[in-house]
Amino acid sequence: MAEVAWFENALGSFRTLRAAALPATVTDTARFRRHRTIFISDTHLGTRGCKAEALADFLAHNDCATLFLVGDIVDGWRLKRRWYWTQAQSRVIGEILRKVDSGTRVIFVPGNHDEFARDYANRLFAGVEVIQEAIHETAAGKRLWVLHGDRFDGVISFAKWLAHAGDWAYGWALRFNDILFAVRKRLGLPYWSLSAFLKHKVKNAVEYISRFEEIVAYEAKLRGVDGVVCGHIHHAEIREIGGILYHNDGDWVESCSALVEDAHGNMEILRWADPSQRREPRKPQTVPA
Ligand SMILES: [Mn+2]
Repeated sequence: MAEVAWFENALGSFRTLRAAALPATVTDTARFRRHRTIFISDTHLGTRGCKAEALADFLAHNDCATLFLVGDIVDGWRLKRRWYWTQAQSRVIGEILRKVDSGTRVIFVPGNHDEFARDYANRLFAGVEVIQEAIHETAAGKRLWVLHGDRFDGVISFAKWLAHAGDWAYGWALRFNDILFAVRKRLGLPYWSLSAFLKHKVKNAVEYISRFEEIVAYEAKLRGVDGVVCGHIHHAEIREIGGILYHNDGDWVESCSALVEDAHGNMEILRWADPSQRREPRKPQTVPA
């Protein structure tokens, strides 16, 4: 139970949400594009869920000066139990290393599924910089805090009463969250998320997502940055929350989405079609009631 990723717990509630929320358009994958920055996360390499073929295809067709890997890139929990690796997943690694070789700065900000990498923060692996959290300055001069986002998991379920209790209680809850994870790690227990546990019961994914977004934006505001880029909840989004630019780059398990910045600092979410689906004529998508 505890080793099951939270998004698997929540799949039921997320699928209907996605179908209703996403437009049925897919970015034209035939065109090669150059971006200033690409952000991807939650690729979950090492699992069957990873859409590695689409991801390798995306990386091959999109170039950038800086590539941010915003956590849950390799699924260390899954690989510990069962080795699952395909040629397409090797192609993903190959495409990332090809970017390193061609001068792209590749920065890896670990998540909870690849938290083993957090022990190697501020080191260089095969040309990839490992950083606990980063600040990215856009071409428009906006300072964005880049982090995976899992550290807010335990706080989200308290969000409602925290709104009344104020900053002191919020800080306390966050600290308790970190201590809880540290203790579990020490005991050799896998990452456990209270919010995932509650969400599994409540099945109110829409409310969960908006709470996550609000908490991350709130925390960004405390840090004095202009915005934030995160992943973790597998829900791509760009929106302004209380004066903070909230960005989530989505995932490569379901939505195959990436966040990109152009030369002027404009941010956009790209959704990438699986190469195997591209030759078929596009059917009109129906939104389930
Ligand atoms: Mn995560």
